[in-house]
Amino acid sequence: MSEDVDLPENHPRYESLLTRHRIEAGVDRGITSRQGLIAQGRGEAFDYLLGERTIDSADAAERAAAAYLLSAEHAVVSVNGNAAALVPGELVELSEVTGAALEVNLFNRTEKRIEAIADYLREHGATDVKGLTADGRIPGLDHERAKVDADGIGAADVVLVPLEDGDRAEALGEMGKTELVVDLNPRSRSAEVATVPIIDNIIRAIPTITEHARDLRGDPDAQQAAIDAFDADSALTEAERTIREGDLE
Ligand code: PTJ
Repeated sequence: MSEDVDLPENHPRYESLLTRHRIEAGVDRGITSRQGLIAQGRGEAFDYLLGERTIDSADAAERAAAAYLLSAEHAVVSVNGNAAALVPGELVELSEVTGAALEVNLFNRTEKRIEAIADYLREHGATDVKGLTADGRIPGLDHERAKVDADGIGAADVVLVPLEDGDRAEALGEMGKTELVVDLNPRSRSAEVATVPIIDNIIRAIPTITEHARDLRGDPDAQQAAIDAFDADSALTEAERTIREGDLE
């Protein structure tokens, strides 16, 4: 993770500094919106209280998410300006390991930013990036926020949505899609409506989902077991308990 910035790896806040640098660079490159800076700040506060680690219930969620992606008919990983800036190569790797498509889908949608993100993902090895056609719609949302690719998120049975807006997460759920949400706030509407809420920093969550997918690939029984073992309500309760009571070091 250290190729893009000169930070001392032994700094106690190394990961946090690297993350901030990536989001800042994302804004400079036209990938991340300025609101993305604010969203990152909010996320960081939760991560600090979680102890900046993947708690056990989040790891179980990441394993269940990997199982859903592998067993889907048509899985799609939605990519916004924050996700692209923070984990571009990791998203491409997840897509390769699980067979899920990558689709750029923005809350504050501009064609320019979609193109910039698609280019950035291609620079990181993506061969097929969806999101540019925008010929499908999510019912119940205003025009710009409703746009998706008909053969991408529009047709997906399983969607991984990192850092998603609550309205859209709810609308996607109403379309009957299985939603896997990465969000550090266990009380966010996106986390609450998710089939699998992953309360973890996206920089840890995506590589961990990929690791579980490597382990579960080709084993439908193990995939089903990971799905059955996961309980969304207890994962949300456990994350909130950790945030409220956790021991900060
Ligand atoms: O690029 P766009 O236009 O699609 O916009 C993306 C943002 C994130 C700006 C947009 O979707 C937005 O405004 O989101 P919200 O409503 O601020 O929600 C973002 C959620 O993600 C909040 O609950 C944060 O706590 C959480 N979050 C922020 N950074 C991270 C995070 N969760 C996991 N990992 C992070 N690094």
